[in-house]
Formats: sequence, structure tokens, C-alpha cells
Amino acid sequence: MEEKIYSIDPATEELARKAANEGIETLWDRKKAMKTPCGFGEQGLCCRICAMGPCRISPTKDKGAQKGICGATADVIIARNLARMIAGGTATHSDHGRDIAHVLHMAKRDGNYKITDEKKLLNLAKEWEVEIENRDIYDIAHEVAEIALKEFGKPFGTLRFLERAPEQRKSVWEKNDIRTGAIDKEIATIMHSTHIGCAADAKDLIHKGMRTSLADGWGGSMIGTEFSDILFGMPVPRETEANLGVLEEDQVNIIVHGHEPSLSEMMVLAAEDPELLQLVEEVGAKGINLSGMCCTSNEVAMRHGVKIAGNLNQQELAVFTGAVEAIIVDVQCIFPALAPLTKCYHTKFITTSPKAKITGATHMEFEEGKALQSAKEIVREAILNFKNRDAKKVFIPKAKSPAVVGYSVEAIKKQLDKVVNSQIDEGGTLKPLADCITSGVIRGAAGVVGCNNPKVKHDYGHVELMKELIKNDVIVVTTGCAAQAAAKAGLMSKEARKLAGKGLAKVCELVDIPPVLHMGSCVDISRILVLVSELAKLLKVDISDLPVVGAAPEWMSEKAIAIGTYVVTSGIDTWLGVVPPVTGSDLVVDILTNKAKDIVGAKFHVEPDPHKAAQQMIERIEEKRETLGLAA
Ligand code: XCC
Ligand code: SF4
Repeated sequence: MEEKIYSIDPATEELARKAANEGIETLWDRKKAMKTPCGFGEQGLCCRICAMGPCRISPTKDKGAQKGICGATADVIIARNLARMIAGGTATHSDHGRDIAHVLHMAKRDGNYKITDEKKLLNLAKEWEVEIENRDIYDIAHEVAEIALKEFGKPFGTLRFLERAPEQRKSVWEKNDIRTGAIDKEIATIMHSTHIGCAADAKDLIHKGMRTSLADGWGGSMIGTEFSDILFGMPVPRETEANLGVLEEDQVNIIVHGHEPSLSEMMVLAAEDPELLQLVEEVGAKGINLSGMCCTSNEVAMRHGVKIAGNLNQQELAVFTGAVEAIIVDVQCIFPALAPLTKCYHTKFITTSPKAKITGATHMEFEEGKALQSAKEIVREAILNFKNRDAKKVFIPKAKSPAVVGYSVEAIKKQLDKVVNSQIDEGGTLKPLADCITSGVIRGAAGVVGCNNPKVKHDYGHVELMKELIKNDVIVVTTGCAAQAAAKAGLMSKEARKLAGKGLAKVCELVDIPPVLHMGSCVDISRILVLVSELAKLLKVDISDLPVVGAAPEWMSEKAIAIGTYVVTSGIDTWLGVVPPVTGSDLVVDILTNKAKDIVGAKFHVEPDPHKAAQQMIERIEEKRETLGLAA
């Protein structure tokens, strides 16, 4: 067989080649046009924070400029830029969380947004000491939402969700002054500290970055996850399909792309509207086929089984199938390239968020106040566009894979309890999972998360790493575009057990789960934090003691940098498959990949080869097992 160039996923490879042959530009062409990346930028050696610059530091230690005009060294410039990336990522996830909290605040019994999971709301209300006796559930919801909104700007105190961590972890944070205050304040402090002429100590800047990153994972992201579950329901295991083969030739294909479920949930409802279905018939289509891309896809797949069209690198290819009536986006990870590309097809490119207007797109603002109506208008546009489809341009690849998605922490508990120990109380615990790990049937767990990046052959980093891990009895939990790579590669189907080691395969069979568990979108990495916290409490150890590791094999965004940092700061060693722009500073590299361990008990590892990364991760897991005295 011919060597795959672009992607290990057959649909992507087929379409990317076809696009190349037909002279349709994709990210891979633009990557090529970049030629060799800027060497200064790659190592993080450039600063344009002020207008005395831009300043570039020579990568050769004893030759050329060694300082910026203000005197900032490579160490300072790199640490400053890294801290700003963390702030950028934290702001993005947290603003998403804030939006969802606002939606809960406007939820009404007779409104478009309602409370779906009362139990989860009441649990959170109790956790936050909100009065629940004899109160209307919506009053409770509004008070809880208001408290969450105050987490962004409260003048005093630390984040409420930090209390969910085990005591040992909290004291690590306390001791090192990493306990995060108000979310917006942490981000603003980074922007302040990294202004020209402010902080100029690399170590301290990274420390600030760590503190800010906790405002992502244990702040905005966790708010996003909790409140989405309360509003739209807690994910439970359900079947779906993944890859561009989910598009249907004879239906109106609508893709939701972006991040916030407040839009996509309404799209799901609108796509079932009887009047609109009538219109579908009138235009001669067989139905509405809703599918998703990037994290929005994960949100609706987890809660409704909506099919997964693909991950980051497939967004242009989806349009290139010629079969998509509309691609509806809100925020984050949307390529501006979609605007000129959709002009070559009948596809409508519809932006909906005032935060992400894109030149060349049709903007149809999604107003939460009249959410369903807004969604219906958007769906109507898509349906009316069906007649403009040019049959000659349509090419839908065949490839798609079945997948089971929807493993929230609660769902994992339930699933494991069900078979392993039916006596456990209704809420369930993670004891069965802990037992599997301590007995050594499962050696440990790995969170494999993050994006696509054309520096890595599409999905190769994710899929190879996951396969190697499960083969060695390491259970994998995953989110984001990594989760979609796994779904497409069949790793979330029940058959994937065959690829697992003996112990893991046995567990999968007993409790009826795939060896790779889909835990949601990237804000849902907060679910992983809750999972490891509960495991650590059960075993009476710190998170950093657990035989648990993390990886982002194809990461690309600032969000991913924020995630990696909070995962490490939470005590979990993390492997990156793409080198971050820090290699120009030995000091920064040393802090991230070495000294961090002395502060937070975990560090970054950089290993582009997924097979080598897997071996290192497994070794680390075995080291931790040994220290804990767990079965060899
Ligand atoms: Fe974006 Fe969230 Fe990365 Fe995928 S994994 S490319 S950030 S969609 Ni979050
Ligand atoms: Fe140059 Fe310093 Fe200004 Fe950066 S802050 S651009 S290093 S003068």
C-alpha cells in the first residue's frame, strides 16, 4: 500500500490527497508554504512585548545579541512568553465556563435552558453551602450560578474547587503559594507581570504560570463541566460513530464546530423541530444529519450520541466533501481558512458568537435569551441551502468507526460498580477501579489529550501512544481531539479489547467498557482531576503518588499549554509530543523538565516518538507502583 502522507486516518488521507490533486488549499499546503519555521520563534527567543523591540536573542550563547534592548535575557523572554500562553489558555477555557454559568443563571422552568441534572446541582449546592431546604430548584440554581460567577472576580480568598483536591495536594499548593485566587485576577496578574519592565525572574514567572493554570483546570474548566452537566445532563455511555464517513449523501448535513454546548444543545433540539423537518421534505432531503467537530462535537456526542465528523485537522476536509450545507461555529479552534474555502462550495459558514466574528463568514448571532429560536433560524438556513449542493462536487469518504462515548466520572463509577460489586451504595465509588490498579490487573492510568498539529502526522501521535499503553495494561482516558482520534481508530469500540493487554482486556470484558474511555471535551479534563483526586483520597495518598500519567502528543494551542501546566501542577507527569517554544533557555527547560518535580512532584517530558513516550510513561507508572508498594 502507498505510504500515508497526511494522516493515519483513511478518510483524511483520501480527502487530503484529493484536495492536493485538485489544487484546493489545506493546512498542509500552508504549512509547506511556511518553509522552515523561524528558528528564533521555535526556540522562543523573540520578544515583541514593547515597541523598543521586537528583540531577538541569538541562539548561540557567545555570539550575537544576548539581551533585549531593556536587558531581558533569553530566560526572561521565554518565561514571560510561556506565562502569557498559560494566561491565554486559562482565559479561553474560563470564559467558556463563565458563559455556561451565565446560562445556568438565566435557566427557567419554562425557558429554553432548563435544569436537567437536579442531583448534581444539589450536590454542588451542598458543597458550596447553599441553602437547599424548602427552596425552588431554580432559586438554588441561580444562587449557585452567581457564586460561580463570583469565582472570576472575588477580591479575597482562593478558588472553591481547589478544595476538591486531596489534603496532601492542597498543602503542596499552600506551601508553594500556588493556591489560586479569583480566575480573572490571576490572568490579569500575568498580563501585568509580563509587561515591559515588570517581572524579570524566570523561575518566579513559571511559578505564576502554574498558579494561573490552576484557575483553568480547577476553576473555569471545572465550572464549564459541572454547569454543563447540570444544564444538559450528565454524560452516560452511548454509541456513536466517528469520521467524515458519517456525512450522508441524501440528507441536510449540518456540522457544529467549536466549544460551548449552549449553542450545540439548541442545535440538537432545532434539528428535531417538526416544522423544520417538514421543510426538509420540501427541499427533497431525507432528513437532517447533525454531526460535530472539535470539542463541541465531544459535548453533544457525550450527551446525545451526535456523530463525530472529525477533529481539528479535518475541518477544511469536511467542507471539501461538498456535502455540507452549513458549518456552524461559536468559539475556538475554528480555522479562518474556512471562510475562503466555503466560498468555493455551497457550504454556509455561520459564525454565532460576538467573541469570534470571522471575515467572509455569515454572522447569525446566537442569543441565549431566545436560544431555540436562534438555533432554528440557523438550521432553516442550512435546509434551504440543500438545493444549492452541486452533486458533481460531492465526495464523501466511506471511513467511519463505531465508538462508545460518555464516560463521566459518575458513569465510570456506575459501570464499574455494576459488575464488580453490586453491594456498593447508589452513588458508587471508585473502589473497584482502585482495586484493579492496586492488584496490578491494570498497571495504571494515562490521560491522553489535546489537539492535532501538522508537525505530527495527523492522529499518529494519539493513536500509536494509546495503542502502546493499552497493550501494556494501562487504561486510557481521553478528551478533545485526542478522543476523536481514538474514536476514529476504533479504540472506543468494544472490539478494541483485543488490542489491550491481558489484565486490561479482562477488566474491559467484565465491566463492559472499551480500553480507551471518552471523558469529553477539553474543559472536561476537569473530570480527570476529580477522578484522580477521588482515587488518591481512596488510597490515602497524594495525586503525585498515583500510577497515573498524562500526555498531549499533538498539542498546538495555548489552551493545551495551560492544561499541561495545571496537570503537572496537580502532580501528574506529562509527556508532550510537540516541543514547546522554550528550548532557547536552559534554565526554563530545566525548571519544566526537572526542577518542577521538587516543587509540585511532577514535571514535563518531551518525546515526539509516541512509542518511546509510551515506554517512558509505563516506566514512570511502574516506578510509582514500586514506591507505593503495589503488586509487581
Ligand atoms: Fe482545539 Fe477543543 Fe485542541 Fe481540539 S483539542 S484542537 S484546543 S478542539 Ni481541546
Ligand atoms: Fe525588547 Fe525588552 Fe521590549 Fe521585549 S520588552 S521587545 S526584550 S525591549
